[in-house]
Amino acid sequence: MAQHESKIIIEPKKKVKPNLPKMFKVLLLNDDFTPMEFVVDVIKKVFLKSDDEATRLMLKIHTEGMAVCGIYPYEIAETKMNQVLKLAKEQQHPLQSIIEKI
Ligand code: TYC
Repeated sequence: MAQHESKIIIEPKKKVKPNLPKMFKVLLLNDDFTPMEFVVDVIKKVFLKSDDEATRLMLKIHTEGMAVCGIYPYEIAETKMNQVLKLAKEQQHPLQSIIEKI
């Protein structure tokens, strides 16, 4: 290469991958004893759903065995699950909630 020439190096673009948090589903499970109205109230309170949406979710759980009530990063999902379990325990209902990684 002659002295007056300059070298240009073109590097391939590096992909920028955003570090998204791992997300978790919060599910409510059906049982034969927890009153429907109580489940609707819990879904409204914990998952901030409207009356109609909470009723739809409760009926889905009742007929299909379970339903996803919300999707959150781990710590929030865990808190919501514990809120459901606490409200159920206070009223001595067997309502169960679990979290699952997406
Ligand atoms: N299966 C209950 C009943 O017939 C109602 C119910 C719905 C219970 C949803 C739990 O997560 C649940 N009273």
